[in-house]
Amino acid sequence: MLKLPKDFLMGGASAAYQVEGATKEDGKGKVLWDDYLEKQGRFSPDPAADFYHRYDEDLALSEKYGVQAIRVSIAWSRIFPEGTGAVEPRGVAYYHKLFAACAKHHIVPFVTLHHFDTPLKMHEIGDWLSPIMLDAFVKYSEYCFKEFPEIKYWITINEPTSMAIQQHVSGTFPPGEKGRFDNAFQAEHNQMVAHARIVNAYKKMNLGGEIGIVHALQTVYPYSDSPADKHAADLQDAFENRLYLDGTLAGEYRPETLDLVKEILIANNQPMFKSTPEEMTELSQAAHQLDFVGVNNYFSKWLRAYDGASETIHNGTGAKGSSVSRLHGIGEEKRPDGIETTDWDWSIYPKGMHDILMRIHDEYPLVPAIYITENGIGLKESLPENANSKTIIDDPKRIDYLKKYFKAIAEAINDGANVKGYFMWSLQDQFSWTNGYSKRYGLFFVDFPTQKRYVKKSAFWFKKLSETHEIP
Ligand code: BGP
Repeated sequence: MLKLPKDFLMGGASAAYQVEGATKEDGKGKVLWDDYLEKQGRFSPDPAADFYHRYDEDLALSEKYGVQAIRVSIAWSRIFPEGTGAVEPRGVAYYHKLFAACAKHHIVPFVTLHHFDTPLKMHEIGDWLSPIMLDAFVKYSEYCFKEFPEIKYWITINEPTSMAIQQHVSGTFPPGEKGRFDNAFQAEHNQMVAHARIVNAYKKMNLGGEIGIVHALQTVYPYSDSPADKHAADLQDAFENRLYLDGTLAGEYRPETLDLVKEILIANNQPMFKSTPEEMTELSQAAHQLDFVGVNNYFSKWLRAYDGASETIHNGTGAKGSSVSRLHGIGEEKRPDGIETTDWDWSIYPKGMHDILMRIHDEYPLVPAIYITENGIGLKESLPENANSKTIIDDPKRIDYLKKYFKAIAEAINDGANVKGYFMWSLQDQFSWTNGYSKRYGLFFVDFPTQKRYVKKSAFWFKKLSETHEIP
């Protein structure tokens, strides 16, 4: 039987905007999503899981079911409602209370400083494309380091790549631009610069904690052995993974990586992103001081060569088979037959997890440790009509998914990858940016209208794994 190491940390993950609700409470400033979602009219970020008021209940459940650590994020706009300027003391007080509750329940918080929720005022001046926003983000981060010495694990930015691609290429995040690869690459480089400046500042402060970054890493494979499909996979990998792994874990962009990026931009008649030697020095210093990298891996992709115009259709409803991704200058996503998928077209492919962990181990030796900071499966789940407080939600598909992925993780550890912990996405059911409330990931079921919590069978499975470290 496969086992996880004795000190392997078992956690659950969340993000402020996806769980807190209370978007208009206690002086919180607006973020890029508020007006955008209201205008879209599909779903509201309130009440989400009402974590702003119910954190103690969720932490108590976590403690009971073997969750030893949680990923939470600080909403920048609760601390600085406009991104800069005056501090909102009620926001600061909330996070102190939350962290004290974590301590009370013996749960280690891993705290993300930016999880897709740029304050509106900063978004309006260009978001990650704005140097003013970069400075403001560094200042806010330094403020948090001083204000919350109780935090020992910090994460600078969640998934810089997904944010930039969804804002500027697929158009699924505000401002909803499509096909602007140049803006996406610039926004990603800028996020890496901000990340690096923050890591370097944190290390100078000598606070004794650890700091890392979280990447979305979808493993990319060629659809066939043809050289054209292999090249498409290389381009997609450079676009989604390689540039960021290079920038944050090696502290430099390798020439082969930059060649692939240039190829994408030339094919789209767009200019290369700009960087300065000073920025590259920051990147290098940060990579040499980084304590860990967080890996978010849910699915893998297969690419084949494609010559036409860019076309992307996002499956945001769970209509299986409805998503399309063909990017000009990169390639087309096309799964080989026989690969299982979820209703949202995410492949279930644990080998992809193993391969990405080994790639970090083999190609980025500067990184001391890896945490799986997100992994899990979104399912359509509902509450039985006769539910009562003892009702347990049956989620065999999630248990099956977890078993397969944990095996892949344990095998990577046996093969040498230094994976220190795992955070399941998600701790409780939450609000999803582009899918609303129907895509449930939680260990704990949230009945959104009443906000009552129900335990899922997977929580019992998780607890056993957390106690025994044996993967059944
Ligand atoms: C990651 C994000 C999370 C979360 C998760 C699931 O990219 O960091 O915030 O949303 O994906 O994605 P989705 O909600 O689209 O299913």
